[in-house]
Amino acid sequence: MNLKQMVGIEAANYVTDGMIVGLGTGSTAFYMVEEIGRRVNEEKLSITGVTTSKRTEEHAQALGIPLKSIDDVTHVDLTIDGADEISRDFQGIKGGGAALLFEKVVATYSQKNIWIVDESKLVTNLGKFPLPVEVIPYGSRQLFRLFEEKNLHPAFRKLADGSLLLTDSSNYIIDLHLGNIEQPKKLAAWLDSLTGVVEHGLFLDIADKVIVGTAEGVKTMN
Ligand code: ABF
Repeated sequence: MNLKQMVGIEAANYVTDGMIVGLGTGSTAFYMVEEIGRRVNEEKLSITGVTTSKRTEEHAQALGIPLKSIDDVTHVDLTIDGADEISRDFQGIKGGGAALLFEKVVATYSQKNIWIVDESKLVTNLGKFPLPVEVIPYGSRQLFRLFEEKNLHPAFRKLADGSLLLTDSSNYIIDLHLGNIEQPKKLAAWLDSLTGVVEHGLFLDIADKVIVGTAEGVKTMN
């Protein structure tokens, strides 16, 4: 069993009957969804899933996990998701999988958020991982130029064929190669103020628990 599978299964243990569960996106969350699907089918676990991307929706549907839209539930009890970087005070960068918008919507309406990562994601300061910023296409090159002027080292997220990636909401992603983010909350507030920016990958004061896969086994940090 690999580290991602270990933490995915460990996180699924926090899911109990009757829960409305936010199902995250990414290669680690994949194993959490697999385990929940196994329990739904083998143990008759009775939950309602709320997904954070089209690909997680397809995966959960294929497993027979009952799903509802975030707009058809009153709340989410627990969301389990991956992350790209997590600092010591549980601030995170997400969006490497281009699902940050729906991930942040679901996380925002969740009473509890658990992140599942391998230990390579634990950092002292955020920023080595490029910060994803989701932008609407109209005006995106103006935003790109602004990021360049501010020396934020922007790059449009592209597919293998060189075309611009489109998110589930048909937006673009501009990744900011910052190296180190000294003041995440200040940067988040600035990004939130920009016209055309839909969302960014700074997930601040959201995670309640982090489950980490290490060579010595699974560690849970509260
Ligand atoms: C998702 O998990 C994304 O925000 C993030 O990019 C991704 C990282 O997942 P993994 O490394 O597990 O594929 O939530």
